[in-house]
Amino acid sequence: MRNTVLPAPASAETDRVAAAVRDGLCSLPKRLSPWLFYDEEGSRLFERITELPEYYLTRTERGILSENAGRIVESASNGDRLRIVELGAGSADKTRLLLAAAVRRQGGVIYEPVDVSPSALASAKQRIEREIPGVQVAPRVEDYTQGLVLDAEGPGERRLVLFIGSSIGNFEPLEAMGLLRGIRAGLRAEDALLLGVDLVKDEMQLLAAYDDAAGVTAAFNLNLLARLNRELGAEFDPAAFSHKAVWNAARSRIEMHLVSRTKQRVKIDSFEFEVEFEAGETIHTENSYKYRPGQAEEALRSAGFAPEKTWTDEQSWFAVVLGQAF
Ligand code: AVJ
Repeated sequence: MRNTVLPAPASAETDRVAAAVRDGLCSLPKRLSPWLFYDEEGSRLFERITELPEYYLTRTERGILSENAGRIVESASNGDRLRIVELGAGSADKTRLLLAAAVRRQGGVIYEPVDVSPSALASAKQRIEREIPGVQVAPRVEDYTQGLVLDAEGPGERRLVLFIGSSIGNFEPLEAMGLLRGIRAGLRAEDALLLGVDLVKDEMQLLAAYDDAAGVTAAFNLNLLARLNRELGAEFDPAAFSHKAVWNAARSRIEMHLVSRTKQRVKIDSFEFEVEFEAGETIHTENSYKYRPGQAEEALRSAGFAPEKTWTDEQSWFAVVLGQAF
């Protein structure tokens, strides 16, 4: 019998990453999904992005929520007791404003973050219960892109689902519609959805937000390759790729790409082949859709949510829309 070398036992997470990477790098044009950005280092870099002067999204949405948290909670609850669900475990910095408003209004609140990562949920639970008295965290390990499954509500209770942070911007319009419909299917009539979308604006401002002067977004994009080196034993030289952000006006989205600086072949340990790149060939790593005024309301309506109210900032850079399930 021949000696066989068994690969190191792979975790379910590593399998998920490997499958997505094999699929994306065998496609033409090559692509990698944006959820792959968020390993530990990527999450750290994203937090730094949210603090950049050029990255107006987070601070603009936070301003809208901080100004209107009381009104949002009041409109959503309509006299009932709210439970707050969040899609993604979130950095909770913006969520905290809404949780605090709910606690002020009703004395306490159940917060149900939904995420695929048990570790992200565990740390969110710890942090939030410690920092905001009155919040009881009930995490759900679930992939919300496959629909939403929640426990039945009690009498006099209704849910407010948060899908903020322009997270929906990563999804193609058709996918986004499917996602909203899947959320609606997990809710009852009169439950509410709060959707945060980034709005179309000056191209220069959009490009700067995704290609900042300090190079943090470039590092965030290139970290994807470093992650594949760490987790899949790939042999990418990150210096052999460059970060590129482009505004695709026809499709109303910012695209991020990694551009191969040279013709090269890259070995990936856990695959049985090498990946070839032409000089200038790109890997498409993210779409970040920007909405026109009224577009989010339209999407909500066709997914079964009546748009109740839209809050925006003075410059109309970002919109937060509340829809009620009908
Ligand atoms: C987390 C998807 C909202 O699209 O602006 C930030 C991710 N990518 N800089 C966005 C991101 C590059 C971000 N979202």
